[in-house]
Amino acid sequence: NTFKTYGDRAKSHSNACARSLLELMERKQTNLSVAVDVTKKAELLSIANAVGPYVCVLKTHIDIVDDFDQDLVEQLEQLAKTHDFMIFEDRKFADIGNTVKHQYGNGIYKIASWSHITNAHTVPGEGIIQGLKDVGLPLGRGLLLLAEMSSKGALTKGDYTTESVAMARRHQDFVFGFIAQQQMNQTDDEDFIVMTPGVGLDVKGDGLGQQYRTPHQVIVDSGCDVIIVGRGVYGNPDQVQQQSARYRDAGWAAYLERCQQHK
Ligand code: UP6
Repeated sequence: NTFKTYGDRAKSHSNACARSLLELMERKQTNLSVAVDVTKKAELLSIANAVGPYVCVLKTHIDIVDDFDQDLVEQLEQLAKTHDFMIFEDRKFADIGNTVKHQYGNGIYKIASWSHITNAHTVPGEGIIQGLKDVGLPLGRGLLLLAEMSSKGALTKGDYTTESVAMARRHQDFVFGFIAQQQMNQTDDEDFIVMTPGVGLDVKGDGLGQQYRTPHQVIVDSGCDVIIVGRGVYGNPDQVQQQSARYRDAGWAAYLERCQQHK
């Protein structure tokens, strides 16, 4: 594969959501996404504000917040504007097309109305993409497919992964990449964005099946594009800003090393 910088890719990408993300990464010089998996609104907002300057994407699990309300969403959207990041609700949709349409657009969370990016498992088949696309595409949203998971014993491998990539290829107006552990492009003109969870510098796992690799392993060795870091950043409440700067620096240094290798 010929190598292109985030900025080069932004210029030629056919998917609008991917273009926005790649432009943002280049402009802000960060390939870090922080996963803010906390259960209180105030804590979520405070972490989002602290990591804001360092991230390209803020990843949420909105359904774990005890005191969710519409104001939380409004404040998150405001922080996204202030700090220049995109919001990714990690909903991992997994039902038939008709059901996910409602789960995406309706209910308490109305995810499609505020989340720039969301994701889906491919286990139900292609109808899940079409259902989400009906709701998200008119709003300019983008979808990632879960092609590979980071956890031990995950069934997302072999033909499952291959078929997931094939599904993405047929929906490139809406699907712009994957949650995966390695680069997924097969030809030079293919340009899927790979966002990779299971990233940590200090520990190898969490005792519940999570497996961590370093930013270097993920970006340089595996050719992924965005590192997703959760507990490594917010785990120690006194070090959130410090750790987000550390992971931003590690992710960007790894990217520059990859650029250098391809010169
Ligand atoms: N996540 C994974 N692995 C996957 C897909 N998603 O860990 O294959 C998500 C988790 C969590 C974050 O739901 O929000 O990425 C990882 O958090 P951590 O860094 O604290 O382990």
